Amino acid sequence: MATATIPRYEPGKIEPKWQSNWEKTKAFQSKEGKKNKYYLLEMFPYPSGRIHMGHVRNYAIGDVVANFKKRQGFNVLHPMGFDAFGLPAENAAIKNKVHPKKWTYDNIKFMEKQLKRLGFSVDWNRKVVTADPEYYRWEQLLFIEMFKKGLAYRKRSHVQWCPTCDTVLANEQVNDGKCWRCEDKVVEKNLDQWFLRITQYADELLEGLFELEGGWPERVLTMQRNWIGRSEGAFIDFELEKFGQEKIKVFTTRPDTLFGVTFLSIAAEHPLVKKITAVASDENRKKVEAFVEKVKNTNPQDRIAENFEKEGVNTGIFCTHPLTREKIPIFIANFVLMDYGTGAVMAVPAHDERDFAFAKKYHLPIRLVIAPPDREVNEEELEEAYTGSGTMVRSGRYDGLDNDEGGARIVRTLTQKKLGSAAVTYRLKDWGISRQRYWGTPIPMIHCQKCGILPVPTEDLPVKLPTKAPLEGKGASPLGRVASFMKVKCPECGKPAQRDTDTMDTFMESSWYFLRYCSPHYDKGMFDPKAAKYWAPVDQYIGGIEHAVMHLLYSRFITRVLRDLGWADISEPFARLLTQGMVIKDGEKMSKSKGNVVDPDGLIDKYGADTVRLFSLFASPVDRDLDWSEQGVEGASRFLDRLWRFALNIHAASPKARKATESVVSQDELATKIFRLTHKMIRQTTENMSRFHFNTAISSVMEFVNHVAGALPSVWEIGTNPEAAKALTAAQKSALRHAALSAISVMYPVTPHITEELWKLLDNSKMLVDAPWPEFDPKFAQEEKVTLVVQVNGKVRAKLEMERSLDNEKVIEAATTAENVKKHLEGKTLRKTIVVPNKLVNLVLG
Ligand code: ANZ
Ligand code: ZN
Repeated sequence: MATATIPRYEPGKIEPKWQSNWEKTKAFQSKEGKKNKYYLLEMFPYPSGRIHMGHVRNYAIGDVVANFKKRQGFNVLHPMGFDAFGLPAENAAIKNKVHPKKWTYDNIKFMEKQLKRLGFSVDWNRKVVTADPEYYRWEQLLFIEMFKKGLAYRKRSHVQWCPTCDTVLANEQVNDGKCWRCEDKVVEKNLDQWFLRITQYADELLEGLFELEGGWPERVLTMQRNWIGRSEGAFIDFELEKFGQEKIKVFTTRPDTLFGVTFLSIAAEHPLVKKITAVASDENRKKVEAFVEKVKNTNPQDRIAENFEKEGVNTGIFCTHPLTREKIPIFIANFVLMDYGTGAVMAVPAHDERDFAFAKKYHLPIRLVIAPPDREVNEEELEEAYTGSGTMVRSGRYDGLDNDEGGARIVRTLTQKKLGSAAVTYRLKDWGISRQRYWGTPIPMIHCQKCGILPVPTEDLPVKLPTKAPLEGKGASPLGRVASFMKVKCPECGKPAQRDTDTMDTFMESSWYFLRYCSPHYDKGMFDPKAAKYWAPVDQYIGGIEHAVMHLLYSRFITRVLRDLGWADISEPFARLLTQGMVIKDGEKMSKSKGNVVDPDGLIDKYGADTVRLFSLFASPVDRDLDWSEQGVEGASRFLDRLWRFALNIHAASPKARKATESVVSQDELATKIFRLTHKMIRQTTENMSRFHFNTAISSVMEFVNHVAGALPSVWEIGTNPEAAKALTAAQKSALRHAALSAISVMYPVTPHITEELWKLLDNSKMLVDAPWPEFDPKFAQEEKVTLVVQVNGKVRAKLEMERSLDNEKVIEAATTAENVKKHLEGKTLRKTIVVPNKLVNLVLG
């Protein structure tokens, strides 16, 4: 039934049709079942307003994986939702006078529509919006349970405060002393805050990283390791003469250098400082106070930066060395932080770079106590600290010992004398979660003057966010000014009490949403344990590297808390992690602030969703940055057009062709060739998709089309030119049909709409989404081999099995290095090489 024309490829018509077909047939709805489960998740979007190319790329990558796994027979869970609380909604409210709720939910509606236009295989029935009370009520319950277990506690503390965002930030949210969101400088404040005891899990979070090795990018594992920052060492006490305390405790990782201590450095915030200034002379006190003031105004992140100018002031006070009984002066130093170790450091200038710089600046003694194994070092000529290992010297009875061994012995001695102990410290701090903002989950606690701080009774959950609150971006905690919200009866004594004024860090919501997806409508708890047992953990998680520490660490922590509460039975939430590259344009990250944003909607209008998806997957490997280019998009569009014509020409010429099998195609050389090319292409795409090499998978389909068209140039007209169609043998028709069906089938994960349409046009009754992944026969999928005869001066010296159609260069290389050929070439010069492709190489010697 050779038709006279091939219909045009019109994505604008095809795409909405298939989207609604998938919806009607519930193609992407997943249920717990017996089959192999596969939980694929991309980090959910923040409803900022519109989908951008970064989202498109992220979800296109995830969608290929989901589609591929589904077609391979896995029971795939691929949900989507919105990380709906957060500051931008509140800022938009202040700026545009729209309520944060309206702003957020309008954005969600819009973005959901945009995402649906891209045809992602999402089970939208499982949509989770974290600002829904049905969602955050479980978070409030979790908080209460954590409070009861001592995992949530209140503490007055120095916090990092962003004056622009008008709120407290977690340590993780401060980079180089700047707010992660607005990049303004943060300041310190003293506030009562709620903290989650993540430090209790520090060791386990560190250990767990081993389990993730291989599944997570090494870079992310390293960042988490550094963030947790476990250090082994010792606490050592130095005696003090007076000042209401008897000793000052330091933390060191190098107890082996104890004999090299020439002074002590303490933090400006150290409690001893106040005691010193209380008894110091006027002049000394002024000096110390001025210095302390200056340090406190310096950003903590700056203080530990390597190139930061080390400064200090002598307190005039001495302590006593625990082993030598020497008098040791005490300095206040700007690079010592109060919240690490003990806030006091034993300074060993010979072996620590910072102490060395400090000693040079203030002319303090430098004492070498570890001798490098390979060279002589003279203390007076030391130009930098020696931080390596070596033999202990000038260390009393420890002299001559290897420094590791000596350090261990020193700790033992100190422990016996009760002057110190072995110790482990962490950089990781407890997670401060109080935010003085409106658009978040209210902290479900009640403050009663008489009874103290009590949790809201669980039957009263959720504590709903009031609709009306004063939002002018000034002053803390808008909720505190909503009288109707604040007033509550004390659950203990029944007297008037007050609610907590703060909301939770929005990273709380994203720390468990992946479990909520397992049973998003469950109303007896955070999630149905049975559903979670079936689906969790996430088999493959996909998102940006910017979440390497915060979100991924918090999720690992909360998952363990849920486990310990008996709610979940996993420890690691994400078995594998892929961090995709950014989308860049003209060498810069595509972002609103750079003004170089390309709107996916416009692209979909112009080219169709399949083209946008194809481009974002083809243009670069998933973990690299993707350079946006209009030509690239056009190229993707052209390929789809080509695939369309390829398939429909073949279909028109071979509507009733027999199934291609070995015996059918073996009747014909061209048919066999196409059959081989097809199996090879299926093998390549299968392998590359399994490895997430989507760009390579796509290019093997592109090459495949070219190769088939190269072998049979008339393929572009067999649908419209009856003469050309007639010239085909039955075997060729079978092979061509198999070729077209296979190309369509393997392209489905990338471009689902066009392939569903073609699949249908090629007379398939079932939808492609439900068809199994095509198989390849290894026998035909191999590279085609040829036997190459190697002659030296016309005499046959070897026969080589080689891939067909290799470049001459590779052929000559193989010929000249072949066993039996090498010896004939020895000592001779190769004058000339003659290559007859796929048949013969003649090496002519001089
Ligand atoms: C003596 C010493 C000798 C040190 C030596 C190092 C080398 P990590 O490895 O990062 O844990 N330190 C301890 N508390 C500090 C604080 N609050 N602020 C700034 N520095 C502090 O670093 C531990 C080392 O950092 C400790 O070991 C201490 O200096 C310093 F050759 O003690 B060390
Ligand atoms: Zn009370």
